[in-house]
Amino acid sequence: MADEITLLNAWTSPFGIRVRIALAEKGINYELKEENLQDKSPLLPQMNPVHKKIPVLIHNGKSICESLIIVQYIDEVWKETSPLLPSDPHLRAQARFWADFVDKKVFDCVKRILFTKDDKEAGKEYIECLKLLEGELGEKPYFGGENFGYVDLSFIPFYLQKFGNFSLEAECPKLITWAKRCLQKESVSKSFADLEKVGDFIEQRRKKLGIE
Ligand code: GS8
Repeated sequence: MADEITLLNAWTSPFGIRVRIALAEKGINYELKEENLQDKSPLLPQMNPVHKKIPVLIHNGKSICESLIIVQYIDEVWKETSPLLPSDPHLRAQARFWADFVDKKVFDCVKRILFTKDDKEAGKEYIECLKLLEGELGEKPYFGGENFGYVDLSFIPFYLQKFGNFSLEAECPKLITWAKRCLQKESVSKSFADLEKVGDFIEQRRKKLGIE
């Protein structure tokens, strides 16, 4: 019997993008169910009773929650095509470390840059995070080496091209090249929502919060 795969998602979510990229990299067909986060369907709390958040992957009726855990699951189940995590245990641990760094540090800065008045300080901290990531990238085309993988897809949805007065060109030139390389991949570009639409969504949310 063919696998039944559904992704509960919201088009504005960077976490959902990670899962969409992983599914695209593996060439997996799935049903995309868009959730309205202001008025969630009964399926969302049923499938993610603890956090009630998207993304949720439903594979043959069983749910998997939390974007990084979902991506690892996808990589384990569909291991034959486009491996996302390295096979060496130490390199795997390193990859998980950097994805966790994105969740703990980079995401916090992005939230503050976009949705608080503390954007200057957050911008400085964001650049510091990017510099650390650039150090990890080094001269490699992707974080894992020659091939696009787990750290790339975990980080690319949280890469801000432009914000405040910061010049990424001057601060992190290698990361700019890396981001362009990632965005040229179809699995990545087709997993992102229309950037203009996302920009409008961010603007509206900023207005609601009384920023600008
Ligand atoms: C974060 C998911 C999340 O914040 C992950 O999957 O990696 N750590 C989790 N999802 C948000 C939408 S993205 O901004 C969400 O579902 N929010 C709904 C809510 O909080 O009620």
